[in-house]
Amino acid sequence: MKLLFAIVQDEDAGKVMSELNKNGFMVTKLASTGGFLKSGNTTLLMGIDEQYLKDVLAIIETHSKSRKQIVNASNSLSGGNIMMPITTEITVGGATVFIIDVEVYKKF
Ligand code: 2BA
Repeated sequence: MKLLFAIVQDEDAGKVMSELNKNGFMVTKLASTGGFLKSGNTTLLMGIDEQYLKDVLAIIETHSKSRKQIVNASNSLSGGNIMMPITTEITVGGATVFIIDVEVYKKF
């Protein structure tokens, strides 16, 4: 069995979860926050039999979109007396996935 963590954007989480459930996969949704943007995202936690890993990854990939986002930063000039606003565009998503071997899986 594998333990899968998938970090997806909040906008995609509902669709990803409903498609996973529709196909018989159990999911736990965790509310999470990205360290860079400091905005909310969703971490999906799943225990999966190895034979279904490909199917699960295909569902996550299909329903996780990548989006451009403008990020505001600022740069100080003249020893910190003048602040220059800077904007830069980044691409967020589709999904970031971590897969770990599960040693023991029990339900009581
Ligand atoms: P955030 O940390 O809020 O990052 C949002 C997006 O900002 C990232 O999209 C990436 O495009 C950019 N970014 C992040 N750190 C950066 C940096 N130091 N310099 C420049 N740009 C940076 P994604 O890569 O699609 O990541 C989306 C979210 O997935 C992240 O939100 C974070 O919550 C999670 N994540 C991604 N990679 C991770 C990793 N290796 N470990 C843990 N969490 C990760």
